[in-house]
Order: sequence, then C-alpha cells, then structure tokens
Amino acid sequence: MARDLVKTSKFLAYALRHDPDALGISLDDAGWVDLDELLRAMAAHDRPLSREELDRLINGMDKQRFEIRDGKIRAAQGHTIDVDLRLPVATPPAELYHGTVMRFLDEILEDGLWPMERTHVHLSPDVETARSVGARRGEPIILTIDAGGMHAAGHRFYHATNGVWLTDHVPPRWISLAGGRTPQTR
Ligand code: HQG
Repeated sequence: MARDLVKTSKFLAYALRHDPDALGISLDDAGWVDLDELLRAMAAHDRPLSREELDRLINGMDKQRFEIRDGKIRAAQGHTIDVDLRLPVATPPAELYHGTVMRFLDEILEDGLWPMERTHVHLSPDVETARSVGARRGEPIILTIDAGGMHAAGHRFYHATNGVWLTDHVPPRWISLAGGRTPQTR
C-alpha cells in the first residue's frame, strides 16, 4: 500500500477509535459515521480521500481495521471512546492468545487482563498475531488464555469482524505463559 495511504489509515483509525473531534465528525453510539460525511471531513481537514482510495485502503490492510456497512464506516475494534459495537456474543475457540511485554507481566498474573484505555480486553486467535500485538511495545511475551474454560464459567466473548476476540476481563486463573513455563519473574 502506498505510504500516504498507510498514514491516512492510521489517522482514520485514530479518529474512529479515539478522537472523532480531530476530524470534526461525530460517531453514533455503535461507532458508525456516514461514509460521505467522513470523506467530506477528510477533505475539509486537508486530507482529501476519494471513495476509490478509501476502498483500496480498506481492502489492502493486512489487519482489517475498518468495517463498512450500509453506507457507513467504523473501526472494527480498539476503541477508547465509549461505543457499543453490539457484537453478538460468540463461542470462542478453546485457546486464545494475548501478546504483551515483560514489564506488565507481574501485574497481569496478579490482577488478570484489564481493558486499560480500551473498551475490552483484546485477544488474538493465533500466536503469530499475538506476537505482533506484543511486539508494538518491545520483546513480545505470549499468554495463553483458557477461553473454553472462561466461556464455560460464564464469561462473555465477542468476535470482531477482523477476527479479534473481545472480552471484559480475564482473571489470572485462566492465564498461562505459552509453553506452560513458570514466569521467571515470580
Ligand atoms: C496490558 C492493536 C498491566 C496489555 C492490536 C497491553 C490489538 C496490563 C496493554 C489492539 C494489564 C493495553 C489491542 C494489567 C492488560 N496490568 N498491564 N492488569 N492488563 N495490560 O493497546 O491488547 O495497534 O490497549 O497486555 O491489533 O496491546 O491500535 O491493548 O499491553 O488488537 O492498530 O496493557 O490494538 O491495534 O494495551 O492491543 P492496548 P493490546 P492498533
């Protein structure tokens, strides 16, 4: 994907997940904005984008950040602003993965995973994805989540359209280090 489209994609993700004011748009309570309104706002903010470029940006992404439906667009996941994506409750696979870094490990094993700034804890369907999520912050550490056990115990899971799994909180008892090793730090 062209470099400026990558930049545009990052800016769009930022606006749709965290700061719609940055673009002078407002999202509905499920995070959607009208496509035409978005393209007008991009032009008004010196970032003109045609519908064709937007389609290219959306289809060219390695991880699908955006969702388009009924002439509207939203970020598929990752919000820090208060939205209700209204994703259906879904049955997760037996195991999910979370990529993090060593400096958070003690706290995570003590308190479990919390959404922090986002609306949900984000879990990956495979180790490779979790590794790249963790690698945003440093040397990645992969946690294995007993999603099947959590689900059986009544925790709710949601499946974002881009394959990311969301849940409210993962208590420590469902978390283990990939490979079953005991954390060195404990
Ligand atoms: C950590 C990306 C201490 C957690 C990816 C993570 C992803 C704790 C950080 C999506 C903790 C939160 C989400 C606790 C969790 N104590 N640290 N109790 N509980 N943490 O970015 O999962 O890059 O909000 O391990 O694709 O890293 O935005 O979540 O390191 O799907 O395009 O607190 O964001 O997309 O960080 O990433 P984040 P995440 P983008």
